[in-house]
Amino acid sequence: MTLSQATAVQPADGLYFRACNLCEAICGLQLTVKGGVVTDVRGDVNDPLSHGHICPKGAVIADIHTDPDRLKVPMRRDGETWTELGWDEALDHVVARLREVQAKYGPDSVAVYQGNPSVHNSGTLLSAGGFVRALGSRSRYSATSMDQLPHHFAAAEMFGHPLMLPIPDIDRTDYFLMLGANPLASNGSIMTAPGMRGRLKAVRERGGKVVLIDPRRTESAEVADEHHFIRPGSDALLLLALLNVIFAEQLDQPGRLAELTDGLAELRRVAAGFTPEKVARATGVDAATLQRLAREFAAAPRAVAYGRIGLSLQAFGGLCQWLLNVLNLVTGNLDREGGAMWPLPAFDLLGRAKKGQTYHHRFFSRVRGLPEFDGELPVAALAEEFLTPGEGQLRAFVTVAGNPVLSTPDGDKLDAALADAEFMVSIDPYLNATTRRADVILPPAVGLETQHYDVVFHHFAVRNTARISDPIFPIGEHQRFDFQIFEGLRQRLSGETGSTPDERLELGLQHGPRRTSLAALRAAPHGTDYGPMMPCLPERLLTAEGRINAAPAPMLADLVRLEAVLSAEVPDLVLIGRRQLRSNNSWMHNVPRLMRGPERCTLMLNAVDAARLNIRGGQSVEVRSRVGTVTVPAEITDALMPGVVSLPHGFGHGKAGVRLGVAAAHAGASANDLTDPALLDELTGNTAASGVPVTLRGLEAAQESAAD
Ligand SMILES: Nc1nc2c(c(=O)[nH]1)N[C@H]1C(S)=C(S)[C@@H](COP(=O)(O)OP(=O)(O)OC[C@H]3O[C@@H](n4cnc5c(=O)[nH]c(N)nc54)[C@H](O)[C@@H]3O)O[C@H]1N2
Ligand SMILES: Nc1nc2c(c(=O)[nH]1)N[C@H]1C(S)=C(S)[C@@H](COP(=O)(O)OP(=O)(O)OC[C@H]3O[C@@H](n4cnc5c(=O)[nH]c(N)nc54)[C@H](O)[C@@H]3O)O[C@H]1N2
Ligand code: SF4
Ligand SMILES: [Mo]
Repeated sequence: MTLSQATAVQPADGLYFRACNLCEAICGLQLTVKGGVVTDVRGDVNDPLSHGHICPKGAVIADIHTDPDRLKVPMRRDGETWTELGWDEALDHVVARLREVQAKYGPDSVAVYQGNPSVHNSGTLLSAGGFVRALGSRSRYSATSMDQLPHHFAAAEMFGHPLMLPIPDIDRTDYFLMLGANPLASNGSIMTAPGMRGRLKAVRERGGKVVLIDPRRTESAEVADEHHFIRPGSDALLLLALLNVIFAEQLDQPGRLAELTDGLAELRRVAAGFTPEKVARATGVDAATLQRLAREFAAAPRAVAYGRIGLSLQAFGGLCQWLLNVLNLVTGNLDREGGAMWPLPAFDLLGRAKKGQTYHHRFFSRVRGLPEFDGELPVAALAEEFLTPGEGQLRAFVTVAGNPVLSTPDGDKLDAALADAEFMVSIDPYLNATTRRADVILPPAVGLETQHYDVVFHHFAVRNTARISDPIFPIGEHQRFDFQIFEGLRQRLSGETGSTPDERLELGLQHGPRRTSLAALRAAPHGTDYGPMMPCLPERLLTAEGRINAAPAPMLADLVRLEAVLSAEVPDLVLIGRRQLRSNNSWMHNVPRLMRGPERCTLMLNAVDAARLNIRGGQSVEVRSRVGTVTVPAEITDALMPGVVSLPHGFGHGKAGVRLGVAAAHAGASANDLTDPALLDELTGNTAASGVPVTLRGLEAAQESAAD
């Protein structure tokens, strides 16, 4: 459909079906449209993956569509004022400025940052790459190094490709050991499994067990059989202790994978050094519990260990993700039903992947020498690369679907750096804490206006399904899709045109393992079911030798850093993060229906710490780290481990120039004004946003005690 035709039609009254693209659960939605507006949203009971599940965010997805703060036409900033531009004029100007900076300072002087929703919009995902290649800068950053980078690192080392991520077969397991994940709030991550409350309950109903390890007794603990507190950042020690017991008691039984795997003897040798007794103090989990968990896990008919952002956004993320894979492997639970398996999506990103590639440490950041992974540098290096003068200094910035001022470490410093950048352009529908710094903003059509297929999340899904979502609302003549913006930029940069997302999808689907097509997927509006995950090794391994590497050299070398934790002093108080069901990172605080109720940007702390520091519930507290200070209300709870405090990320909407009316009224403070770019998982370059040492000081104490 052409753009001008698109403006002519409003959606007819009736039911519309599409996948929710707000989080990784990719729930099927049923939307009712009446008189051109969405009057009802519910879960699509016929979706073969989500079976009618929906969360409060999906239910208000249309509020993003109607948000008066959402931008629809390009704008150019002159001081504090923004003026609208035509698309051609805007794209011409952006490309001229980017090339000007590159001509003056070199191709790498322009940095690109891609944020999380790039992966939730197939138009963006399939077209941003062409633009980045045409730009020709090596200064690429994304939310990955503030997120799942350790998963990719471990997968690349062990199985030969960053996307060879083993996914828990939650629907068929008998023992689910979950660390540092809270699917009841997050709806699951690197485990696309809508309706996790029901799926976890089902494990228990079939006689299985759910064990949760987390410094906070989270919402997910409610549906677990057991919850254990753990000292933030010590999970690698816990996992090694489990392996220690399994090897020492000869409970290891890798089964058919034994002859496909290298490094098992090495693993046994390494684990011998980490007895439960030795790690108990550093982890805060007693030796008897560790022993019991190891025995139970090994004895369960089908078991799977899974760890998400609590295990990757910490100082030993790479080791954690490796050890999780190893635990599944040595107990015979890798690539088998009820264990950790690989989905086979209709659009298979691994289908044409080359064997034996190297994905890391091929180049390093200029200032601190931080390692590249898969063509990207760690976001922890971003601000210093702008602020440190010299050859190779960053001068211009492109953001795509991101808000790094609120989502990356020491965001305030990045904010200051961006104020001095020579040029900045943001491809984003909102003026947020980051994009307010842009000189030009190019706002794409989003959500219900877009066509979408989950290119990435079917790779993470606990069941093989496929679903294409067509737009419900036509876009206006003055609007553009992400892929049109990227294509416009790319053509101007390189003179070349690329294939459209549709053409790429069609090709991938037709040549993919399901030999399907866009038309075939369209004919099944609730989605197509291809059944449960199936064993696929050794065929799908992408290592040079076609074997599993259970003891990769970079992991073994990193154990030295871990050993130091055993004798290190435990900081008085450390900061961890948390997610909330009605938030989505930094960008959905502008939906009024999601913001009702008490203030959510609170510092949770245990009553023991509160008493020691003389802090009362509701009192304003100043939280200080090496890099910054924020002030937030205290929330006292026994759900937090003593010595640990928790603050959600994604708040901090109070900066001048942010155009998010609702969010600004619930501004809160940014957790990433406390997180520290110096705290890293040095192996992978991921930020260690969890486990940041902080100190607290109660404010307003004088007035409050006077009122007693
Ligand atoms: N302290 C701490 N920090 C964290 C985390 C944490 O747990 N603790 N989590 C980290 C994680 S896991 C992530 S993924 C990051 C997220 O951090 P980012 O990816 O940097 O930011 P988001 O908050 O997801 O912002 C998304 C932006 O995309 C825009 N957007 C939405 N849809 C579209 C679209 O279709 N096209 C385009 N072009 N733009 C769109 C929104 O307007 C918004 O501005 O935060 C990380 N930061
Ligand atoms: N509602 C909602 N859903 C979301 C998002 C959102 O912002 N809101 N964001 C989406 C994104 S981008 C992502 S990446 C996923 C993340 O999905 P999850 O990983 O499930 O997200 P969290 O709820 O942050 O859970 C992380 C848990 O790790 C714990 N933790 C912190 N440090 C440690 C540690 O050192 N060890 C252990 N064992 N645990 C620790 C925290 O207490 C927390 O409970 O969620 C996605 N879904
Ligand atoms: S769980 Fe995620 S995908 Fe499902 S409705 Fe909520 S936001 Fe959308
Ligand atoms: Mo994420």
